[in-house]
Amino acid sequence: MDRTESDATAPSRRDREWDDSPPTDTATATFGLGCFWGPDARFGAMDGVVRTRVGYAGGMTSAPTYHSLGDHTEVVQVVYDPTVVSYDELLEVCWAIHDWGSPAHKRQYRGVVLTHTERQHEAATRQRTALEERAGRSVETMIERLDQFFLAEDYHQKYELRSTPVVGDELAAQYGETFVDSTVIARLNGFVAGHGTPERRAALLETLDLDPQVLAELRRRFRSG
Ligand code: MHO
Repeated sequence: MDRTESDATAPSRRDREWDDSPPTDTATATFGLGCFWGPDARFGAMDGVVRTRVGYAGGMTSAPTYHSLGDHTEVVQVVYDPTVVSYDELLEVCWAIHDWGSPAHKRQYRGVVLTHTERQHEAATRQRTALEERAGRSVETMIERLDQFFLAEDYHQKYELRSTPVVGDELAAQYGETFVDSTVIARLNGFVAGHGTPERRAALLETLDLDPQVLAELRRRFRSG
């Protein structure tokens, strides 16, 4: 296909990815996959994911908090650009990173796909059935329609990054209110947890204007990760 003039001047997807202004046509997905710290990092490292947030959902009780969850479950909510990553691809990651074969002993950690649209519901149901057929055993993970999502406390957001010495405090201070919704922060959270490739990590660091101490610590982690 020939590149038109407007294609040539439009910012490439790669430039756009790090600029922290998400594409306009995004979609949202919500998953309960056990403790939400890990999935926050796993999805945050993925191309096409523009935002991650952790929270509580899947129950009926009001105003859940970490220490008063009611009947809710820990979930990660992912905003993504469907032209880069599909809902089906996000679902594939779900099956790979949680124990779908055994019922959770606590509702807090149950496996659940909380769908936002009928198309998501159908896709999740289709994959669940296919997985059962392939595995020859039942999938305990539930598929339900999302009702309400409650944002978790700050200290749970981007937990891997926040608990990284030097880096966590410095970036939380630098980004302030925008920390939780930032694409850059989502990527860094995934990268410090060991996700992503050396090339992707290096490419991100190059675009950032970071305090030298923070940069040095991130480089050190990315080398050892
Ligand atoms: N620290 C807990 C999980 C925390 S998660 C936010 C554990 O590893 O058991 O529920």
